[in-house]
Amino acid sequence: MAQTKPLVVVTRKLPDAIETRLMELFETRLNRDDRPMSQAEIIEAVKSADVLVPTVTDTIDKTILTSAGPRLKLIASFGTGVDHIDLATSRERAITVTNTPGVLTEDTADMTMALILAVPRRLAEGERLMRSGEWQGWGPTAMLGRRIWGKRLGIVGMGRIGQAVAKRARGFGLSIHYHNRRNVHENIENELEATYWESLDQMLAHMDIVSVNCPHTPATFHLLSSRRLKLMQPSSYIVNTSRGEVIDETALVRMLTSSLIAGAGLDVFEHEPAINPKLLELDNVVLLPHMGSATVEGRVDMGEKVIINIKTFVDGHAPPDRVLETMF
Ligand code: 8YV
Repeated sequence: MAQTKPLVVVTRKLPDAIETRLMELFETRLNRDDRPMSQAEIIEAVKSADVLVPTVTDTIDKTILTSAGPRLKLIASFGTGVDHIDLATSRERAITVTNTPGVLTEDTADMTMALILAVPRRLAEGERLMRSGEWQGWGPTAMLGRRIWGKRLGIVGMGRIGQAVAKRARGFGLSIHYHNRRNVHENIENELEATYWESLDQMLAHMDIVSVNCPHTPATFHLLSSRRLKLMQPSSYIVNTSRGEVIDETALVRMLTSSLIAGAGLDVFEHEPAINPKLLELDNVVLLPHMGSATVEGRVDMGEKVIINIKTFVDGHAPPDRVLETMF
């Protein structure tokens, strides 16, 4: 008797090649028009699904997990961050969770570097000026930004992406400083000529540019709190390509508005897709729509990881990218 294929529910539109392969391998329910599913729709879907493939835009909370039918055994998330999934309840319900680490490291590091350059050099402001039709031509004191070369970069979270940012930053003459739960292997420290700061407070007070590259977990929520942001120098910049929740966004806006921080480059926001309207009024910020890993290649690689995780799991093996609560 032919075995029935597992039912895989995908919450958002994925690259065509990935959707085609998913359909070949599994009984797959796609979201062709890419309208984010409501909580009620996800609850309905997990009643019969074997596998759920959510993204960062789906909050897979206790309500959803406790409504799941007995067949739901795997959440194969499309993305690296897992802060949208209630890992404790998943564990209690014996639902395995996987993610897609590694394949978006270089793209996210590129975008981080782009922001590190864009904010002090006023890239977006310059672009806006050109489009406004008001450019009067070159001037010796026009559009002056701040030099990158020779400055100190403080990386908060020295995992894969943090290290990839550090490698790029060295090419731009930045000295590398970092704060992490523990220091990275000394070979990596030596290669990057990186200085470890056990005290985040101390590091923030001494940096010219701060880059947030740690995951959002209960321990890193508002890690850059109002108190800590106040430790930064008024001439310093901050960029975030990780998760908005790591920075107290209201406090950041206050600091930017009062010129207590020189500028910010933000690809992520605390209440996505909502944006604090005050951010939109500030010239010293560069705002991007959570596009750090948004490359064609990256999205296909992420999809392939999702497929490998599902396939190995349904074949009875441990999936390669299993997420454990203890990792965070
Ligand atoms: C992804 C991300 O695009 O993978 C992550 O954690 O933040 C993004 O770059 C998104 O999460 C896809 O679900």
